[in-house]
Amino acid sequence: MEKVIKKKLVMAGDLSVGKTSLIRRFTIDQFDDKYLSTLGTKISKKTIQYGNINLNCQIWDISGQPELRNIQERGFKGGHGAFVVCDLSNPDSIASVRYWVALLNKIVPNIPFIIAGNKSDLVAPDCKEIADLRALSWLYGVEPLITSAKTGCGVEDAFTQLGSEVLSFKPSASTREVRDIDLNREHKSNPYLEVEDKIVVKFCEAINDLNMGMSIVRKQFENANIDFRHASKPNLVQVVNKLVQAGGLVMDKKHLEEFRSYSLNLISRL
Ligand code: G3D
Ligand code: MG
Repeated sequence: MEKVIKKKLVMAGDLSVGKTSLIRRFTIDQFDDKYLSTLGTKISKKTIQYGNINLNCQIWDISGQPELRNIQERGFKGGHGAFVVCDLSNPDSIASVRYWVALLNKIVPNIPFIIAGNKSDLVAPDCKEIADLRALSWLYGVEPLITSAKTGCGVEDAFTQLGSEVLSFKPSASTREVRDIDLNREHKSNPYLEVEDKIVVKFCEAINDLNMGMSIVRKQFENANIDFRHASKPNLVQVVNKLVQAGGLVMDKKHLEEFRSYSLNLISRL
């Protein structure tokens, strides 16, 4: 008899390493050179079959900007397995793998994860970057998987392997050496993104539904034609007003007013 199991898989990794592209390649077998940066969290679904088990994967795409830490922490919560993705043509993103593993470990300790070295089409198979990633991955007792969302190489295998690890996972058997110190990474901060991070999370909490909140937020940024990576003060006020309008349908006046004054106060201090 067929058995259906649902699991949440989360994508971690720096901005632009190819998280969204990997999901698109796996779920709809497409690659798009002009894909927009992801705001917040976004869910895609795909079923993987293992014998008589149908694994319903809910794959959470999560923004990689360092300023969006609150969004990332909310997104990782409840994850059963994770992809830690880096870009093989970008050594900084390989170094960041330590950060992402540490953050996952803080929010969802001990879940199985895969380290994916993406954009393999841009590097040689014997390049230094792959050797470096391999050495780093061994610290966690895992072998990195090499993928290209562009050519599709290794993508299906990577998701299938993570799904299989999630299915066979026994919490007590896990031994992972993770250093909290890896959570401290230096970055030049963009205060606008930091404010957006807080506003988005506050809105989702006020609605009490992360997923619905995120899709409303994304829609309002789209409706206002605002790129969240380059927002201005008036842009943000406009988005907050739109969110208050949209939120009126799903949350009570008190929460709505609280959200509005909290957000406008943050924006005024920018
Ligand atoms: P993110 O979701 O991690 O932020 P995206 O990353 O999936 O948005 O990808 C960022 C950029 O890298 C996109 O290009 C995308 O087309 C490109 N990309 C993703 N995966 C691969 C890959 O495997 N090989 C190559 N060559 N490029 C890839 P743009 O131009 O839109 O920034
Ligand atoms: Mg993305």
